[in-house]
Order: sequence, then C-alpha cells, then structure tokens
Amino acid sequence: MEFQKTPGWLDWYSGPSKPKFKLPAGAVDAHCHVFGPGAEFPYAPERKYTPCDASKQQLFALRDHLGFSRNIVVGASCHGSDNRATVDALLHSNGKARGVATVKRSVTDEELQAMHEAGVRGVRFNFVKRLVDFTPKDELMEIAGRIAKLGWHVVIYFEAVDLPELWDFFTGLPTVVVVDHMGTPDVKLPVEGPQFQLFLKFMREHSNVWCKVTCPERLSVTGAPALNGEQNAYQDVVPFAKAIVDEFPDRVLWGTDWPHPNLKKHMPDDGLLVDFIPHIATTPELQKKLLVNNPMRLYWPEENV
Ligand code: 0GY
Repeated sequence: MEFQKTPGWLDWYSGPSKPKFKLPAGAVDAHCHVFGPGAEFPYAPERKYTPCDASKQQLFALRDHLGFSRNIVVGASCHGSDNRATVDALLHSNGKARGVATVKRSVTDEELQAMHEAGVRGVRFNFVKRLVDFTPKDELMEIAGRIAKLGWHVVIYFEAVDLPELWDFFTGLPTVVVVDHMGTPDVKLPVEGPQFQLFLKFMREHSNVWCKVTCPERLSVTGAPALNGEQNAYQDVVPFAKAIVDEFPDRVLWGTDWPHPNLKKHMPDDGLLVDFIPHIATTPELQKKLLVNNPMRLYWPEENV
C-alpha cells in the first residue's frame, strides 16, 4: 500500500553527528519507534498522521552509530493497536530490543503471551488528543489488570494541563507507571510553579511512578543547537529534566524518540540530543542509573544489572 506522509511533517535526520558525550557501556535508548515501512506494515486507518517510513534496520544503525547497546521500541499511534511492526523489530534485534505495545480490551491472553515472548514488557495509554481517540478508563483499567499479571508496566503519555483530571486514574494503576516526556511541562512556566510542582508531587507521593526525561526538542521554546549554539541547546528544558533526575535518580529513563513524529519546525540531530544528557544527568553515577541500571531493571530484570 502507498502512503503519503502528512504535509509539513519533517523527515528524520539522516546524517546524525557522532556524539561528543560517550555513553556508558550497556546504555539503553528507552524511547524510540519504528514506522512501517508502510508497504510491509500498513499504518492504521484510525491514525491522526502518516509518518515517513523508519525501519528497524535504520533504528539499529542509529543505535550503533550513537553508541547505545539496546532499544525500547514504543508502538506509535500511527500503527493504532497493530503491534506487528514493533514485534517484528524486537524479533530481529538479537535480543537487543524490548518493547511497549498498544492494545485494546479485545486482545486475547494468547496474543499477550506471544508479545511477551517477543519482548514486550509494557502497554502505552495515550491521552494526547491530537494523537488518539478517547478510550474509556474502565477499558484501560481492565487492560492494566491483565498486563500486571505478566509483570508488565503502563506507559502514560498526556498533556501537563490534563494531569489533575487524570490523577485518580493514574494513581489507581496497579503496575509501575512510566510517564512519557516528563508529563510535557510548559517550559515557559517556572520550575517552582504549580504545573511542574504538581508533577513532582505525583512522583514524590507514588513510588511506582517513573519518568522519561526525554524530548527536549519537543518541549523547548528557546530552541535547538543550530539556532542557539550547542552549549545552549534546549537550555530552557534543562532545569525541569535536571530536577527530576536529581530527585528521582532511580526512576528515570532516557531515549532519543527517533524518528521524532510530528515535528514540523525543527528535526533534531540525534547525536546532539545525546550531548544533551550530561546537562541533565551531571555525574557519571547519575548517567549510569539513567542510561543503564534503570532501563535494565525495568526491561531486562533477569540480567540483574
Ligand atoms: C512520541 C511523541 C509523539 C507521538 C507519538 O505515538 C505517537 O504517535 O508518541 C508526539 O507526537 O508527541 O513519543 O513519539
């Protein structure tokens, strides 16, 4: 099937620089996607955007170029609840990738078990209205109860303004809960302000909540290296991400978000994104937790890293 990508959508950056920051041995890119290719794994009819293809081979080449050892492949909304592209990437990764799926209530226990064997370890509940249609909370809670039995976790993606309304649902989830992109703070607001403080309270009061300190390129208003000089890259995001890493060093994850869906103004150089890491995790100890120990504990617990 032929797919035309959504107008205005930037292609992923095909010549990323080599990072200056040397990742610790065994580092995990804990948030990335594969898109299609559409001819092999068609995009879902209910999708809100059509991406450009981004294959498993291209993802694995980026992993090696940047110096990561493993990937966590998160099923993206353009594939709906069809997890074939994600599972195919896991099965062809030589054990170097695990994943997060999107499922509906109608998923069978056999399908969940097959995904588990392929390396899926979580489901994602997406509340971002521009990306997905509404799913009733009772359906999501039922799914959470079922996947909890497999030892999986729930990844939540939401807009910061919606946290108050979603709070009771989130805090009722029976699993580890991993928040995408720091709960998408408005970085024009102060770190000390009520929006971000509510997010910190959410993490403080619930020890099962983890956070991906990801997507400076999505959250930044001051901008990217090319606009702003590398030293200042995404500088407005630093205080938010650093506050989370400093306070919750054992519950943070980092990922590239390659191939960066839905970016229309700026497409990051993934090498420079890696160079952002030491600004938010400022010691070798914090970097090792963020990039190795935490993702390994969540996704490969049997390896006892
Ligand atoms: C991300 C962010 C986005 C998209 C998706 O599933 C998705 O389509 O996650 C976004 O547009 O903010 O995590 O890749």
